[in-house]
Amino acid sequence: MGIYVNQVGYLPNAEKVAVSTFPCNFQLICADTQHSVFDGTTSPAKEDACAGENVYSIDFSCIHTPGRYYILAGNGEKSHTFQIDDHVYDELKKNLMKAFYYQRCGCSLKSEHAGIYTHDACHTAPSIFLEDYISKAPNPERFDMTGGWHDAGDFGRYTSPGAVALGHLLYAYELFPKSLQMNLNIPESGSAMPDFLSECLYELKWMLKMQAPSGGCYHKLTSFNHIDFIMPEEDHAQFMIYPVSSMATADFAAVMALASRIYKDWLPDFAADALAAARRAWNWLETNPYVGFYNPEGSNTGEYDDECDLDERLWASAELLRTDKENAPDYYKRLKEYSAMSLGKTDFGWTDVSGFATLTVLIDPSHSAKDLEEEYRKILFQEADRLCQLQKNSGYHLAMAPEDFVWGSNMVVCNRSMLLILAGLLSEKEESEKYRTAALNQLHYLLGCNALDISYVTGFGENAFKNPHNRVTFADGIDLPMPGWVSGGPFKTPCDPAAEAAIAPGTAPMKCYVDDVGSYSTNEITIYWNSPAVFMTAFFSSQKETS
Ligand code: G3I
Ligand code: 9MR
Ligand code: ZN
Repeated sequence: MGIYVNQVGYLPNAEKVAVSTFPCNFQLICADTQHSVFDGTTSPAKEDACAGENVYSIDFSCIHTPGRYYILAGNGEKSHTFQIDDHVYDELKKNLMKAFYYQRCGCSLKSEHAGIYTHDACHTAPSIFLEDYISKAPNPERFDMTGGWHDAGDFGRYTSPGAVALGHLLYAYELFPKSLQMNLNIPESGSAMPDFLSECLYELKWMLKMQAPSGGCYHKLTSFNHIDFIMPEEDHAQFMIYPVSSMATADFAAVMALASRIYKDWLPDFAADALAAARRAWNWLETNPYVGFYNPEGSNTGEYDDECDLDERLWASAELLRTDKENAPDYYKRLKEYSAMSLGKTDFGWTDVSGFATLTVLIDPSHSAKDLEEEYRKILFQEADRLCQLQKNSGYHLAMAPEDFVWGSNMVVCNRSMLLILAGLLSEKEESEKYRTAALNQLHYLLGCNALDISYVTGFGENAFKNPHNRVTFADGIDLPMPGWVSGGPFKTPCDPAAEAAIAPGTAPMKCYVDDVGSYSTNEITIYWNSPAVFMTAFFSSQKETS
């Protein structure tokens, strides 16, 4: 039995809804004065298919006064305390972004930037090709592949997931630059360029190393197997450059084109290099068919296998069309071809990046793909309306169906919020408000308005999760994890020993989660689960600059 709220809080002028598992009369209590400022009654029961239970809505949208509050039911049951404030997501946004700094590989994290979460430089040894490792070549060629962000709770660095994270982040910057002028307290702080862009540059510079002389891009840089739970600087396993894949190459082309546009005024030389790299990747794509990737026998680091590279090629063509005016007709031809294929065009995840094509076509101020815009708009709004309908059917006001609780379901939650934000930006008045409200409901779920009463961001909310599947968190000897990490979240068919031991078969999808460091299938962290949350919070605080 409980009353579940967004534990961080609500914007004064937005809709404010909490959920309880029982019908009641309730009061909204100001936590500082202990006075009731509003009382009401829950809405009629609604069955929630994802949570497998009946729930009741608590609406206190009429309260706009900033402050700290909690909800008190007639039977004495209380919610967590939360804030109502215009700046309620500012610290969250900053910490979600600072999390990327903590993933930096190849440099030491010093106390002046990392606080108590320091560690020495990691993974600085040269890498070799996988073939040489497998054949035990006596004198393998060695390469400096240092840099980039650790992907997740493991120390691997993978091209496509990195590109997807940068996609979320750089589009957020393109759309909400004011909101992302933050002091992140990173080594580059104080330079002319915004810290946000400096942090992204750390990954981009590494990613440039992932391009082969052919123009194709290596799928990943990892050890042969996942290592034990040790600090990154203690990991001396050989890192290997795995073969080129067409998926990695197309994601790389897209994100380098995007980066060359974003950094043009700040770092013209880097922007030129990024564009040249994107063109080389594009030329490789034009002369090579699908090249997949599977782990070699015995290797278990992240596979990120993808049977279809057309959505990645679609994104690359849409991005290059916007950025590289010189070769526009070539990109346009391909964009039209890929657009005519039955690709989803609404997803922003590593298996399906086609939503990024929709996003970039529709936000392009120069309308480079004008005659495709109508079709893309139609697809976008169809999906946005489907998501709104899902929320209407959901007791938790969440645009998720039971089958959507995949590994990393919180990314699905956040990506759907991104799509709704985009729909809101591209529509007017009441329509825009409707999509914005729906987008915000996704954030409320992430921050505690869910069947487990848990905030899926470390350090944010009275009941924030604390035990991410993250080697650093486990090995650093510090009790609490760094703040600002998004958990993968509930997975309807959890597949790790910790989750299997804790979650009974038949548990409702929204409850298939365990806050256990061992649970990689429900409680890991990754760069591309944080990045869409940065996008969301950048939007919901986009009118203000923060320091
Ligand atoms: O492709 C099928 C699809 O056809 C089907 O409809 C769907 C239904 O569940 O499943 C799809 O495959 C899933 C795939 O992700 C794509 O979404 C798999 O079941 C699922 O197990 C797989 O999970 C991935 C997991 O690695 C295991 O491969 C996660 O998305 C991915 O985020 C995760 O990535 C790991 C890296 O390998 C290593 N680093 C950490 C990172 C996060 O846990
Ligand atoms: O820690 C690894 C995590 O990053 C991956 O997402 C996950 C799936 O690839 O694998 C984790 O590593 C486990 C390995 O697969 C099996 N042995 C135990 C490892 C740590 O729990
Ligand atoms: Zn490292």
